[in-house]
Amino acid sequence: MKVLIISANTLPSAPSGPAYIAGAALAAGHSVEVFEAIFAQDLTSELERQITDFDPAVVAISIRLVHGFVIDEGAEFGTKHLDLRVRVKEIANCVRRISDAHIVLGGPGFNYYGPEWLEYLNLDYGIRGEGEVSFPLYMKRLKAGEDIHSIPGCVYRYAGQIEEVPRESVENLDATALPAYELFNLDKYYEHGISPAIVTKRGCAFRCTYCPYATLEGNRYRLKSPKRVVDEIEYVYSLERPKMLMFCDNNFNAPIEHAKAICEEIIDRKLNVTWGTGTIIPLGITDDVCRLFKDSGCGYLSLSVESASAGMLKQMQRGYTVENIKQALKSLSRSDIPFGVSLMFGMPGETPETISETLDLIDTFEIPQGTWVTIGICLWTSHQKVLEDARADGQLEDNKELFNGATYVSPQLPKNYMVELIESLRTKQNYTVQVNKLHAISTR
Ligand code: B12
Repeated sequence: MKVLIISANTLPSAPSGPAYIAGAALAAGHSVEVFEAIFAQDLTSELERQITDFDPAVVAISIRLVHGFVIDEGAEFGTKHLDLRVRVKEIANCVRRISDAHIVLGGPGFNYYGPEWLEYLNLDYGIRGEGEVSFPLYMKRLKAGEDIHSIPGCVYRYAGQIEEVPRESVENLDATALPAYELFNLDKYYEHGISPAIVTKRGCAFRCTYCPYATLEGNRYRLKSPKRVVDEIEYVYSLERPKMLMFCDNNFNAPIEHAKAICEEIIDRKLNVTWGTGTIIPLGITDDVCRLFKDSGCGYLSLSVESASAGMLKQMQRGYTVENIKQALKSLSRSDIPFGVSLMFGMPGETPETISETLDLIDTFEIPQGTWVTIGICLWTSHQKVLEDARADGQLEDNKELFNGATYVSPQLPKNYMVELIESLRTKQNYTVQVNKLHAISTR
């Protein structure tokens, strides 16, 4: 069957989800093209042209984000909020207008809000969860004229109601297809500073109160073997030698033995690759681990510190201590690895004092790639424990608000203090501030 996979994301990040499902469709013998909305100058006419030329039987729309934020000096507090649903609607309307193809939705931005998306786009079908197995299964059944309404994870409209079939996780990730990055315009991504990304596992053993990953992917790790991960790296490097390849795991270094085994496999194969990751948790980051990272080609890391207040770490159930953070920062500082730090302010219990504790610690280190501070907690899904606090504090009335981009800020942070904090952080060298809770602290 001919399938067009639309990567609907328009913010700078690798099309990892579309690449994996494209690989799965190719391996199942389908003919696949991709459309990258991120590069479209005139979305509708470019998409129309591709659909007319290719004439797909299936159009798969991969939704990465529902809402996004970009740093924009001209916007209040330097952050512009983007409702990314509008672009997806444009895409869906365009496909429907000119094609009879069956439309299937999916992706990390779809997973939480299947029914909401079907309503919003007035469409009938999507698949939540990991697509490596479910997507080719859907294609197979569609082609054979069989039932597609029992596919694991599917959401569909039936007799005016929206029904949901439970998701199923992919157990053997080694048996899945390689990400088909050959179908994507990698050169253009590089021009935009975006490197291709691969996942080394699924699942998350942590239970951070603001994060839904563990509930969605499970607390148990499903690991790709180091051999398979490095096969993927070799494959992507064989296509178009990237400047860097990213690991887009929830936390690359957990479990640490897995991360180490991947690095050792890269070294054993004597590969000349550069890898990076935006998600390193401050656990087990010793001098030895940094050396192993560096020797295997690590060219960038972002350490997810979030808070360096002992009380806040406990409250957020981060699973590490202030001592762990110091250890990680010391070892990273001694290594040659260009690293950044991410902080997150505004969780329940956050006060001006806990924020000072965090900044005081971070400011004793030189952070070569800078510190990224997110202010305000995004409420995405009912899978986040922080929703209970948001409700108790009167910041969330109905879960329906989640699809509209709800956010939370600790009520113990006075508005005047917040405005001053944001302004002072914005003038600080090496700091970037993303302000999520715009409506609660807006001065306009
Ligand atoms: C890595 C990551 C990042 C990295 C990206 C780095 C990179 N090089 O890719 C960084 C740190 C930059 C990042 C930033 C942001 N991220 Co982010 N990120 C993730 C993360 C952890 C993994 C995404 C990923 O690549 N997974 C690996 C691929 C293979 O899986 P996948 O994309 O889910 O695709 C699978 C399935 O979804 C499915 N699938 C995909 N498409 C389709 C299509 C069809 C038709 C079907 C059937 C199936 C299907 O099959 C695929 C294979 O299994 C997810 C959380 C998560 N665990 O999913 C959040 C996530 C995608 N990010 C999120 C957000 C909000 C952001 C930010 C906006 C945060 C911010 N700054 O405010 C920014 C936006 C940045 C940007 N410019 O786009 C949210 C989106 C939620 C939402 N409702 O919109 C997520 C879900 C996290 C969360 N909060 O829950 N992110």
